[in-house]
Amino acid sequence: MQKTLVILKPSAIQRGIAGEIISRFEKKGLQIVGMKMVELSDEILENHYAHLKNKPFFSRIKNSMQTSPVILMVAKGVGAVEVVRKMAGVTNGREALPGTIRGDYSVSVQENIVHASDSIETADIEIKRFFSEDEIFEYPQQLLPNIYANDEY
Ligand code: IDP
Ligand code: MG
Repeated sequence: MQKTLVILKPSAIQRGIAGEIISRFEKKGLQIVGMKMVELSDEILENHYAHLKNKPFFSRIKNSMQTSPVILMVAKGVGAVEVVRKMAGVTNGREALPGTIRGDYSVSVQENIVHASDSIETADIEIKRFFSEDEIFEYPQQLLPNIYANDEY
């Protein structure tokens, strides 16, 4: 099974919808195997958003991610990386389809509620960036036979 990183950004925390967003992942059938609230440092954001560091809006994104603590979450499931990315929707909340998290809760490119890892390789790097091994839990998902057919996992 895959694991992927979700960040509930300050736009989710400040608007008081973190619980609703977490609930969506739970209801989908993903297993939460890691979760914590942290304040993101300049250094960690410079690594996390390294692909944007030459953009004129980089410092604005960084500041925005530091306006409150964030909730970091690791979700596990079959094909979890793509499943979570699809649930997040495209980056711009105005273009994200209704039914997606960004499509339902955001009208902004920047203030778009969640981060979701964009590939299996990225997910692995991002989980290690934010979580130590003992913060990721292995425990039985009791309803697995009700969530997947037994040849799917
Ligand atoms: P993603 O979050 O959909 O993977 P990325 O291109 O990796 O999108 O950008 C990371 C984050 O940076 C976005 O979620 C958004 O918050 C912010 N961002 C990306 N492009 C812009 C922009 O053009 N203006 C303002 N913020 C942006
Ligand atoms: Mg990205």
